[in-house]
Amino acid sequence: MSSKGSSPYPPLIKSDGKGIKRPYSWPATPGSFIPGGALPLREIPLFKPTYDEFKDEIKYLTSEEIQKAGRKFGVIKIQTPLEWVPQDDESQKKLRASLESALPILVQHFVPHDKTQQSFSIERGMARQLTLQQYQAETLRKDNELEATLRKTPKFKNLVGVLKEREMDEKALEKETPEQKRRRESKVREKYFKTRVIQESTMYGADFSGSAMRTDLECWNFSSKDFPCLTKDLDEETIAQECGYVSMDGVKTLDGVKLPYLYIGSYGSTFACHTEDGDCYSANYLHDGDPKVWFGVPCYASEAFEAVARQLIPKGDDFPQCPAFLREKSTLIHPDLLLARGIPVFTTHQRPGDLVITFPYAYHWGFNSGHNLAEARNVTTKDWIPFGLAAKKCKCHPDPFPVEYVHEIAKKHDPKSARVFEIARDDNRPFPRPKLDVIPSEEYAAVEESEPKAGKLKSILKPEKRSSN
Ligand SMILES: O=C(O)CCC(=O)C(=O)O
Ligand SMILES: [Fe+2]
Ligand SMILES: [Zn+2]
Repeated sequence: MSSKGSSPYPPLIKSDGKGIKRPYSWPATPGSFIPGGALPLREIPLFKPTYDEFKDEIKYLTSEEIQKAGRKFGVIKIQTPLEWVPQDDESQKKLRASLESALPILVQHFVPHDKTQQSFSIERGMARQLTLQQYQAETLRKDNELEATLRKTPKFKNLVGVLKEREMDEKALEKETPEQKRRRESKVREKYFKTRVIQESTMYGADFSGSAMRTDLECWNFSSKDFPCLTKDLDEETIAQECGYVSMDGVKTLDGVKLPYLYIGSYGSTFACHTEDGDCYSANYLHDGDPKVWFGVPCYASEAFEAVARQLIPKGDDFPQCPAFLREKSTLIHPDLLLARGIPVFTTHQRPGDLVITFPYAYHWGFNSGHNLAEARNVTTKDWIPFGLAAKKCKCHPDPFPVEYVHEIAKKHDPKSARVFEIARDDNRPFPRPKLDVIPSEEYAAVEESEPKAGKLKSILKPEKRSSN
């Protein structure tokens, strides 16, 4: 979004034409934008660990290098080492079998908040029961219709034929210079946001319990009971009973944060702005298909992000009362709106073979640039505990990660935080979230671009090609 025109915000450029120097700390009042603030959209960093560095999940995740990057960027990308092969013929066969019957496909409607069409509410329609083939055929047809509309509309002419990577010549992709890559990816993002009002509904095969990974995969095995997380040995039943979490369908468990989910994307299918349940880490692996495009905000700017998100929502009857309304996963924001208010936003195009990690209390959102298959799970480590204890709760839905569970984990792995939590709780105060370092804007602006990486996995989902005329 341009900073010119009838913006309700103060000018970002001083009258002498020079930018205003930004302060070194983020707004003391959450959501107050920073005078002089327009920031550029930057790439998140890409890590290329050796198999040896990668194989111990927690050691790698908690290494100084990764932690530093996580606090700074909120989201990071890892090019998984070639020795790590998450699939084989058998896992593919199992996956195909599990996707054979009709699947509940999510329907997403995009409702712009105002005429600038830079932020949206995503409303959920009734889920549709479709087989994978029906879902892919229908989304492909819609995609072709969208292209036809773009061709007919003069102001959208420049968005026609923004190629999906899979349709590009592999060689051309490899030969791209960083500048060409940047321009192409920026077009992909532009097309997505500009077409939200034309393609005002999308379908997404999201949140299917399941895994596409080999059962004998030795590390980063998302569905393994031994995935090294602090939630692993919780005596859930006892805690649930002690805290009265017994629902109609039995004892409440933390399945949602302990088991992986599959995501079968189509063009424009979207994940709204959110942090994880209990503000955990998440790990997301793209098995196959077109890139998943991400936006992420480092957690030091999360409160400012929340305040801006609240400002963007129309002040009607539906204005959210809930202090944690973003947990409802129904808000989509153009990164420029945030950047113009001085909130740092990073992006990446995740390709097959890439693992994206989101950090505790780091907002993230994005879309699929075509048909693809991703798998994600939550991760809990010792350094996450204070974030888990501080996580804001949504009052309108059952809590997927009650704080009593986090407290139980803290008693075992971080007694000091557990004690602070108890004192705060007895005093009716929230647990104080850890203080986080802020990156100075100069350093932000100097963040380097990362290199693209070619996908290396065999195709599982093979949608037909989009028509080219
Ligand atoms: O792929 C998706 O739709 C969800 C991505 C996400 O939010 C995550 O992996 O944490
Ligand atoms: Fe997420
Ligand atoms: Zn809520």
